[in-house]
Amino acid sequence: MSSQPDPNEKTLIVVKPGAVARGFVGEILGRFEKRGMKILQIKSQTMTKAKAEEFYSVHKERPFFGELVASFSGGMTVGAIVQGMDAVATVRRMVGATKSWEASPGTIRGDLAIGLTDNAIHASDSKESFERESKAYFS
Ligand code: 3AN
Repeated sequence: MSSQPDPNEKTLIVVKPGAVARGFVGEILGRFEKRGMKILQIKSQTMTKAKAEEFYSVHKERPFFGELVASFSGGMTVGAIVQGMDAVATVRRMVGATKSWEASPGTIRGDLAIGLTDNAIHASDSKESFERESKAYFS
């Protein structure tokens, strides 16, 4: 990679309903703060099914879409815009593998989750996803 990392890059994280219900909001947000990242905006909401469908629209053709939307709209979520060095990639490394049981210890999913659909946290996978998802979440 030739480009310099952006110290002020932003990304979106959403603590999923299962992790909110288990009381992990402070633990998860604290990990980003301890890493020197800033929480710029925060919102909690229980999403409607329609809003969850819009948020996860890139997955609408996938066989697990219905299950994903039902899970994401099934309880309170907490979303935050996190800013810091190379935030999209840094946060994805901190989140860990999609299949929580494969996520390395020390990652959020590796320490706090065991599932696949309800795998504790969502994090944007690119700057473009951040733009689209943060508009959808904070609208
Ligand atoms: P990630 O959240 O790690 O970026 P994606 O973008 O591939 O993973 O998938 C989005 C979400 O869809 C995942 N967080 C997970 O909740 C769910 N998901 C992904 N793959 C599956 C699957 N095979 N079966 C059920 N749910 C899945």
